[in-house]
Amino acid sequence: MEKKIYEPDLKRAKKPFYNLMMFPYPSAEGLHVGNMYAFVGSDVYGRFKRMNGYDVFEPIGLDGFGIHSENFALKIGAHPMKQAKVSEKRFYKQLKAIGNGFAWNERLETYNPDYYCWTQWIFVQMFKNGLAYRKKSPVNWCPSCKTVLADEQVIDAKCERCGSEVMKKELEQWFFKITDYAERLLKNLDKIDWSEKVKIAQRNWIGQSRGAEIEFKIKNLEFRIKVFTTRLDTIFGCTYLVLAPENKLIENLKIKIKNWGEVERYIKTAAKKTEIERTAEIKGKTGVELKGVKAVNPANNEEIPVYVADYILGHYGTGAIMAVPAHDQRDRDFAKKFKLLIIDKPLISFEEALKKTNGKKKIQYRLRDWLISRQRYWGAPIPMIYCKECKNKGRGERKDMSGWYAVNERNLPVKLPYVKDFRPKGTGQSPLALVKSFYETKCPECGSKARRETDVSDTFLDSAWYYLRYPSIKEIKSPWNSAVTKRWLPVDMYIGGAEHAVLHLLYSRFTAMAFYDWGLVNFEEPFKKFRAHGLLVKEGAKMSKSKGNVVNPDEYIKKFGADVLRMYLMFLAPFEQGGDFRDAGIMGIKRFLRRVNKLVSNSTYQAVSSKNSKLERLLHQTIKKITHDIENLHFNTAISSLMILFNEMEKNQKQCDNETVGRFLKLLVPFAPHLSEELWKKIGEKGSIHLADWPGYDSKLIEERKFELIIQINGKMRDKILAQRGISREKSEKIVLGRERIKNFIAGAKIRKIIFVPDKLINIVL
Ligand code: ANZ
Ligand code: ZN
Repeated sequence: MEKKIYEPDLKRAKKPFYNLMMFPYPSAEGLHVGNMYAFVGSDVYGRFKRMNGYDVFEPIGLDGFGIHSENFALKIGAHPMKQAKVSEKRFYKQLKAIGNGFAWNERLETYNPDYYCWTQWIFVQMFKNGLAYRKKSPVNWCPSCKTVLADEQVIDAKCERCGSEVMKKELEQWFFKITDYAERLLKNLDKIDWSEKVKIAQRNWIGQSRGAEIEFKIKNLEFRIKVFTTRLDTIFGCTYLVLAPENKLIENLKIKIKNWGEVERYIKTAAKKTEIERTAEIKGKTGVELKGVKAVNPANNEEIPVYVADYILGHYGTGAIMAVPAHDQRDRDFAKKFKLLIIDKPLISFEEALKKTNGKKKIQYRLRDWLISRQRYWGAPIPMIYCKECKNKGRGERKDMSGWYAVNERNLPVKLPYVKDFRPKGTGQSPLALVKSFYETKCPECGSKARRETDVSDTFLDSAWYYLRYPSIKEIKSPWNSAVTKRWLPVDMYIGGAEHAVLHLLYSRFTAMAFYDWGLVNFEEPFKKFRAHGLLVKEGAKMSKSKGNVVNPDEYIKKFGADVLRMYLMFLAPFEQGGDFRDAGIMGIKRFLRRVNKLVSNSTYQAVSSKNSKLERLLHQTIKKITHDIENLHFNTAISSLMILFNEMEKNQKQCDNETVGRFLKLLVPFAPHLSEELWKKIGEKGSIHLADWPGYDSKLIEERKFELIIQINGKMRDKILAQRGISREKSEKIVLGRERIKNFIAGAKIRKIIFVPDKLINIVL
């Protein structure tokens, strides 16, 4: 039975609905109540859709590879490979206990070789399609996790996982060219139905700026410096140029630079500073003039000095700017300190300036390429091989990457070996770099001794495509089955945390677009609809282990049952806002469900018939309201309407026939699936309530029994009143003629006749 309800026919389902929730990563002993809050909300929606006739697919799994789980294993002194099995048991047990309608047959774990085989396959496709590349650059380094981090994993200059201050390190690493997709990632946001705050976060992260790229000639040199500016109109006020310390052009200017020693020292100091230190306003700007170098302002042909200063960043724009101290605060601070010219020349139009400078228009993005390498153990090994022989001969699978070959797809997965000492080394290399049996291999091209890449891939690559694997979990020849994928994807509803706005949610969109371009899927956007859930606090305070106020869902389920916990979680606050978990509140839900149980199982209701009663109308109104509320994830108001309805049922037990009770139970299903099923049987229904249809409502019945009675005098509308439907001629005449306003209109005149149209109007003819 269970199987039929929650396991849709993936090959043939007629009305597929893919209801996805972000899968958990085991970074603690177990799931906390905040996770449950998200999972239950998603399940309420899934159950609602199922009863509305959809074949709902609601899978679950574990994002168990990667730094989150490895850090946890390190903390408790376990080996991640063994700990994975422990977590798996524990997490799945909890997920079963909460009563969600999961498709358990399709669960997946990202550390399973059957899964990461395809994560590696995706890496290989990225490489073959020119979207994976290696480069040496200053990258974010977490000294505590002893690994590099992607920009998206650095939050306020701190590591997303452990909160340590992030440093800069010059390393050669693998990147994915997400920047190639910047424009599409931005544009498509207008087409998808996502929580607005997540869209805003993505827009800001992608950071589009429209401006121009223009060139400045260097005096006495066949050499130009390119700058990116959003304010070409201020070109007449440009009194100097600034290069970022990372800008390679400085090297090229060396022969002209008279104070090279000073410049070189400055560049070295800047390399040690973090971005925050460099751009902080308080510390004051630093910099060194490139003595002997002069640039020419193309607008007025005036000679201007050139500086190197670290308030200009190497990776943005061209790594060089035209400074306009009259219009830009940062430039003004710098100009004041270095006693540079500040001239406020009148602005010219952008187009005019464009003509004067031969510049061209340019759209610039803040987004940077996704750093994929991690110097850790617990992840999917990057499936690449490096051959020195080939490198020396300038050979390689790709022209721009000599020495490098992707592992042959037939030889995937590259299995992660069991390594006893898996701890991160901090040397800039993964622990796998010490495992000869792992890294020693043969070059797939020339057969000579070659070396495997020993870094593993970022865990966000594991989760970037898991939604594609769920419906195709049994595929062994490809990552996903194309017919099944066509039927089920893109995901209809996705629920998860807003904190993943520029991590998981951006990476998933990028990879899906790449798959689309390679003809592997027929959609560009993987999640049609995304809603971010809110967060829970406990009695007004943030839940934390140190405060000892973390709510363990297991205890509550044991004490109250899953239904009570579910319903309370959904009742305590608007789902997308989050709220406060209070023990007093959960008691209220417990009492409520006990009353429901009592009313239905004791058959204290003696059905007369609810037809045409106040109760029937309320029932229909409630169905309408709850249908609307659940569709919009307003679970808390849905539950309060359900409570109001139940109060009336208790008061009018004689009118509660089986039909009324049955409909009430159906409305209760998403929140309390166990109790509603049990009571469904008690009222004599056959089959599962989970396969029953969501109740409909009669709009006519819902209408209030009042209407607006129009009052006319000599055919002109003069007044109106709210009256009971079916009101008699006599009664309306009495009310109308008694009104002050009408008396004033009549003002003693003789009434010739009164026309009465039932439920519409009354016309007094004078
Ligand atoms: C002249 C100017 C005059 C500028 C003015 C601004 C105001 P957004 O909007 O963030 O794209 N810039 C360009 N590259 C830079 C880099 N690598 N590091 C630091 N600053 C850089 O900002 C674009 C503006 O930021 C550019 O326009 C440039 O300064 C500066 F009244 O050019 B502007
Ligand atoms: Zn070779």
